[in-house]
Amino acid sequence: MRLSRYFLPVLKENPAEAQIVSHRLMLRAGMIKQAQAGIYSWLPLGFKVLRKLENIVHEEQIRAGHIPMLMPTLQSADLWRKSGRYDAYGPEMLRITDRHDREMLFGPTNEEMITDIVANYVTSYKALPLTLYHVQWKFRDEVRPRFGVMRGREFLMKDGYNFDLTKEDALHAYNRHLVSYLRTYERMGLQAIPMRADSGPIGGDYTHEFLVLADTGESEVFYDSAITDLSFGDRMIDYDDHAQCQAVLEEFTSRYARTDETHDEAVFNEIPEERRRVARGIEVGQIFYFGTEYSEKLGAMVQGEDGQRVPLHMGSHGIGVSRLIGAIIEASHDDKGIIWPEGVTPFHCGIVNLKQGDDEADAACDKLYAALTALGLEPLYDDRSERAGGKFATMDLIGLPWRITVGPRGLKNGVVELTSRKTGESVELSPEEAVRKVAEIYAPHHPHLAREEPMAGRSFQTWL
Ligand code: 5CA
Repeated sequence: MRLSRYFLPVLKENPAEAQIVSHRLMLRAGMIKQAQAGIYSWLPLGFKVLRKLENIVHEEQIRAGHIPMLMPTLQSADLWRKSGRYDAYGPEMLRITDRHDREMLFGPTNEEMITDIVANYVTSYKALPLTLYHVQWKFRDEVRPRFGVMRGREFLMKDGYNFDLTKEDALHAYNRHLVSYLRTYERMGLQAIPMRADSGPIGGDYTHEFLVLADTGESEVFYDSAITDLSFGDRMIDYDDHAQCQAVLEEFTSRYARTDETHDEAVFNEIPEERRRVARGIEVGQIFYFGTEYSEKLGAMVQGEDGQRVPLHMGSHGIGVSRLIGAIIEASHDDKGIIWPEGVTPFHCGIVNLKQGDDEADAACDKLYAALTALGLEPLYDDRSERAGGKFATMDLIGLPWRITVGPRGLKNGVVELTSRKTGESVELSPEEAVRKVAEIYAPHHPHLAREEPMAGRSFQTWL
């Protein structure tokens, strides 16, 4: 993308309405525009990051054996009356009436709808285990929408639902989700700690929330600092192996880590004092096992091996996809702007032309742009006739992890400059070496780069 042709409405001033840094930076970097309280338009840069996160979510869900689909945003009130939640949900539910006076609602979650689908089509235990999920907009009429996309009214959620014959299988599905979530957040450059939590209106008593530590987080959390040493890393896992998944659950949940709803001072105080931490966190996901409650109410029954009809064991599992953008920025920024982790950056690198209109500099930038694009990488080329300082400030604000700076002086010596957004360190390299270096940096995120295959005609969106 050439910046002169892009739509990147950056703001010079700090918007007064933004209380936390991620909200401020998302507005300043031209990622979102508020449409109404808690409802946002996703401008091109914000949309690009949203799609990147969604893509990671899909890849990790599919890797775990879960099946993508798509359910509508509008649901019928009747379905929710069957579960008893139509009245119980309260004013957070946006209720709508159509021209025939039929009562509808904008879905805050999909337990009822997915259970109804499974109740209609699944009749035998042979169809199990089954986990279906979608990534879809939700609406919750929050009393206090705030902090931008962090607590929106309309927000993008991945929600998945497992259907199993036995409690044991459903708990394996729970563990599978825990593992897939650990992988998902790490690919996004985040440490999200599973903590024992309260189940709220979803129900059930078996649940973990995933929290990213941040001073601006809305949840108070209590944990044993030893838990922050854990990382899933690039270990291989067989998602069908119950024992392997259970071992990961035990590894990541055996240390004390709880939100204020489940906090137990007596148990907490058993941890050596120097490891006790009280902090704040952003909830970026939650997993639940709730047994047969929904399947009984909505008739999701199957014939077991002995011919008896039994209700399915279920759980639901959510990732706050749009909220994650706020969480990532809270965890990764400095006073100049955002610093995207390589796994989620909207463009892989920036190209800054210090002297637009200089034949040599323009030609070198075009060549770099073509070489990176041929590898399937997406550069953002600042080809505007602006002074260098302004170009650097924009690049720093929007937070691309790498910047290639091209100017007549360097080109005389055959070099361009490659700069890390995170450390500010620069190295001088030939343009060819700079391209190779950027490809090397992104190879862990895009395996075709490691194999040095051309990208022609292929898309990163492998899940479709
Ligand atoms: N049905 C279950 C799991 S699929 C469910 O709805 N879980 S939830 O209520 O915990 O939501 C899942 C995730 O959505 C949360 O962990 C959070 O990251 C995100 N989320 C919830 N409410 C909001 C909101 N108002 N704004 C942005 N993200 C939200």
